[in-house]
Amino acid sequence: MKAIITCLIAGEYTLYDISKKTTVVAKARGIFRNTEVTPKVGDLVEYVEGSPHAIIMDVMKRRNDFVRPAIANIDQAFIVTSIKEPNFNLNLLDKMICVFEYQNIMPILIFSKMDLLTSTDDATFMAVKDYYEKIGYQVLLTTTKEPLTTEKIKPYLKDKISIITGQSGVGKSSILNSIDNNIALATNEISKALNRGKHTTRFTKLYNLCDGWIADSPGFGMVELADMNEISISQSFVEFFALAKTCKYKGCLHINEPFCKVREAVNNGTILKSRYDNYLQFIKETKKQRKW
Ligand SMILES: Nc1nc2c(ncn2[C@@H]2O[C@H](COP(=O)(O)OP(=O)(O)OP(=O)(O)O)[C@@H](O)[C@H]2O)c(=O)[nH]1
Ligand SMILES: [Mg+2]
Ligand SMILES: [Zn+2]
Repeated sequence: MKAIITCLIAGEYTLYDISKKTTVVAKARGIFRNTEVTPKVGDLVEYVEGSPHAIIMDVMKRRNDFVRPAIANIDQAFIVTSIKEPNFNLNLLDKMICVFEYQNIMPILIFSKMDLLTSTDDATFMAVKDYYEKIGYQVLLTTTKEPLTTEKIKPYLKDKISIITGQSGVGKSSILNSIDNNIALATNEISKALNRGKHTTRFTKLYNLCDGWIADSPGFGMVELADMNEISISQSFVEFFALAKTCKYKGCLHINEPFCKVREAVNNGTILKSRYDNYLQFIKETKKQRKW
């Protein structure tokens, strides 16, 4: 029988049987412990019923696979960035966009806690928001008073596996609660002293919402570029990639090559400076990670 793994806590799996539309508790077949594949949330599995629990017999090939958060087979990612509390973090946003683009997963941007935007940062923020829209991303804005409604989010969720991700404390669980209060996820004040979340959500779990699946996941402070190199990074910055063919040198990485259209666009303000700075930083980071 086929099922999707919706939750994993301490070796115990919750499965959703696709044809029966029921929930089943299961354990993985012993042999999984000795192979590389440990079934994870998002996996499509073959299982057999049993007592006291069902047994996962086989895991279907994954379309994509993430370690942090641990989830497989996602179609799209809602990346939540708060305006404040924790601090507006475009570096983390660009890194997540980069990682999802690399895996061919559509990122959808949510800027949360818009109520904390002051009139002094309003113009700067709007320019940033417009920029991400201009390069092709959907941007959604939320506040406590105007959360994402079912109508707004439904077209995105239907028939897809989505993940909601972002730093701890940005409001991921609050957003899911606002869409469906039956989900009733725990949320928590962020630490004012540290200006960061407290990791209220402790595990990744898929919820059935608007005819699709969406995973709440624990927030994090760091994202790894894993097996990406400077070429894949340059291809995952979509607006750089679009311009790259007009650079003088084939395979230009826009670092210090002459007649580079990307650097020209940064200099004349067409490309957001923070995007370019983050790009250079990610390239440095992958070089450091690589074992020669
Ligand atoms: N001012 C303001 N606060 C918000 C908003 N959305 C959420 N919060 C608050 O932010 C805090 C953190 O929210 P959570 O939903 O727990 O954040 P999270 O992203 O799930 O955090 P982790 O589970 O730790 O990864 C809570 O105190 C929320 O009440 C918002 O739109 N505006
Ligand atoms: Mg949470
Ligand atoms: Zn270039």
